[in-house]
Amino acid sequence: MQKNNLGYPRIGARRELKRACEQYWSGKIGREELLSVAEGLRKQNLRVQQEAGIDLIPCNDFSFYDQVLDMSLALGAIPKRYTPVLTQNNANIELDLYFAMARGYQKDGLDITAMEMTKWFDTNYHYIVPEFHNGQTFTWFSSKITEEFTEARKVLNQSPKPVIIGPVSYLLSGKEKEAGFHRIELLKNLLPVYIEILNKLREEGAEWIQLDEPFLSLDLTEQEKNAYKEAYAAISKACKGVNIMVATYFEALGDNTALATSLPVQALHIDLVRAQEQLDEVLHAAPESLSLSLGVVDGRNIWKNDYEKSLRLIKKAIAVLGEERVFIAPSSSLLHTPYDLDAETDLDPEVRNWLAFAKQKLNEISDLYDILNGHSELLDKNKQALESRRTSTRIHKPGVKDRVAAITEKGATRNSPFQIRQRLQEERFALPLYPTTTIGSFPQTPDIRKLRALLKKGELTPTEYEQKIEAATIEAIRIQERIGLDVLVHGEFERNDMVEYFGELLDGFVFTKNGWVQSYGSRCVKPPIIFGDISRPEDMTVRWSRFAQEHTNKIVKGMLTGPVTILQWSFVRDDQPRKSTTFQIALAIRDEVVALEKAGISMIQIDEPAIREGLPLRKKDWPAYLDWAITAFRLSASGVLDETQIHTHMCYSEFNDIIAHIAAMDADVITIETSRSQMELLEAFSDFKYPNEIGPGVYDIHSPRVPSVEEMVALLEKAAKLLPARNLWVNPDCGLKTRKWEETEAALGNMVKAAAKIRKNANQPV
Ligand code: THG
Ligand code: ZN
Repeated sequence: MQKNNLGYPRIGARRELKRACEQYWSGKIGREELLSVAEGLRKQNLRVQQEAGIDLIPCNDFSFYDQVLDMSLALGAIPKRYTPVLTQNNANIELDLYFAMARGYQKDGLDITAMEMTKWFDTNYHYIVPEFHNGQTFTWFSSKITEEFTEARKVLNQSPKPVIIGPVSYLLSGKEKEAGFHRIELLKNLLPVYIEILNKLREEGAEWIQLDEPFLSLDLTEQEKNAYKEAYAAISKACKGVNIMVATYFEALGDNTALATSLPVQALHIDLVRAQEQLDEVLHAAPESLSLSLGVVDGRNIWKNDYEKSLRLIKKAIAVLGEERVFIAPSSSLLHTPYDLDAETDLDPEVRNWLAFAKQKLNEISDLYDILNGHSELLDKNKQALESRRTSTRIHKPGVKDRVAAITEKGATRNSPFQIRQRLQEERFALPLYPTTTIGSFPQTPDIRKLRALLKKGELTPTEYEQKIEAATIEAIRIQERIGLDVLVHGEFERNDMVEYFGELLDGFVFTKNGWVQSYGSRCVKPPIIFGDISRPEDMTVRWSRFAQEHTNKIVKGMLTGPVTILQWSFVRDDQPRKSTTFQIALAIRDEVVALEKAGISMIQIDEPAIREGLPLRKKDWPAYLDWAITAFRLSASGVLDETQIHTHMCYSEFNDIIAHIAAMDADVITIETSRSQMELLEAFSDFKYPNEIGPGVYDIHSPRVPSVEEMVALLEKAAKLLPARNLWVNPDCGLKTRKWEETEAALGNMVKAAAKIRKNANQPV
């Protein structure tokens, strides 16, 4: 039996890598210093894992930005537009090329766009999407994998286990940049490079190599299944003398069990946290040559492991396979968990006793091993902690549970159908055709962020802090009035993160000081922890919305985060279904919506950017999820009068396959990201004859570029061809918190002009 880890967080316990990268990008530190911070973090991670007694310690799990991008660089999958960066005569060539691919390159008279980014399965982590062309060839370009192997072997004085994205998952994670081929057809060109890398690692002394193949747990086509057979047959034939472990996670192997267990490799890792029920089937299917790595410690959540449950699974596997063929492991890489619970000195001690972060999870793996070798006292201690959680009066609130049990379809439905509401709302608001608005947030300037830091340090009293936020809010209102927007927002200067903020105000949540998890590149989030039944002790946003509304004659839209997004971007309870937790959040948001209405707020936006990413990884599970997710939104939105206008907003909008469900949300207005796809997405709404109002984003907020009036008019004309003018709104793609004021004012100014133009055209007889 061996203790195996799949990957460790790399941003640094104090986000050292984030800071170093950002300083490197802004020219404040040089390459040597960045490399030295990175090396320090890698070495520290290795030592922590070795001290915890892990046998198979991962290397190459470090990344300056993203592990998929690392793979593209290793395989020479570098889009042509970056060639000029390569030919720039500088010493940081590989590093700068790498960051250019991640972030774009605006230097030396060049202006090269970044590669696309998308969500890594159902996590809140984003990866850089590989770009593929018909007939593309590959060559071993970056030697990061072997360098980090050599480095780790020196530090550990034992053979580390390189972690590499497997060839099939690498291809499937990418995107064809031209029509006429499927990326999986590139496998033949790709395999020789993999074989070259694997053999080099073997020569350097690698005993185990982990090839991550998370796509093995997804719905696969016949062609994709065959690719798996072909890839691993070729690897097995060409790479003798090194052990390959294929790692799957985030879902059960399901109908791919026979395929996965028949691959000619030495070990298979399976996720027994997401899908413990798959163990029997996998044990049954596993040939004698195959070892199993059992993912029993949750790599996606922060709860203490249930040792009894894990031991049952491990013992069952040992009974079939024998100790020699069993590995104990986290369910996935620990990348998705925060570093160290020991740093959370302020956390409620009762709740703290229920938790384990990455470092503690390593100890859990080694505890499980030790218990199997006679240390039963470790089991007793674990049982006590779990019992304290099960029976805590802090978790269970009968009132909250009763309310969820009493939810009805009628309670999740607005009083009247949309057609009636629309008429009432048109009378009430008397807005022009093509009304203009924004998504909610305005620039979170360093000054605003500093206010929160000063408040935390006690260098600003709460009253002083509030006064400064009030001033910022009034300023934002004036700017919006000056620009001539029709529907205003208060700007969200009082908020840190759209989920963290609500977590802090709701009961049933705790939050951490250092519980950062990488979201993309140097950007991190600090997910709140949902530990108990959720309720709303008092109003959360009313004060700020009312304040803003009192300072203008225009309408100020209230701004809330929806239940699915709060769930999706938090660490959630594992002691009740996600559905129940979401309904509890939905009821709390519903109460806030009603309170806003009472306070005179007539339009209320409930953001649900995470609805799509919450979709289960297997299609068969979609209907059940969509059913409760959409109901949760409707529940949060339907406590108000017909005259109150409910907005929602979504980013990453790829709705073609779920458009009926989006329509079923029945928001009066939906604002969506469309500008980068040139309104392509609107066709889905048009084909569906989407009945409610819609604000297709007319400019991309991810770039500082100020869009021209003409290009926005062109987009609006396109939209007007697809949807009735009566239903159209004009707004940017997303919130503006990552932008600067200067570009924000200029862009919104042009947007208002564009709306005026299209209104004039619409009023002209044809
Ligand atoms: N909040 C949460 N999750 C998210 C988003 C969010 N997931 C998807 C998407 N938005 C990810 N985008 C971002 C954008 C910016 C930042 C993080 C994720 C960000 N973070 C700050 C940083 O790393 O410097 C830290 C935040 C802070 O200082 O409060 O800027 O919006 N939950
Ligand atoms: Zn958005």
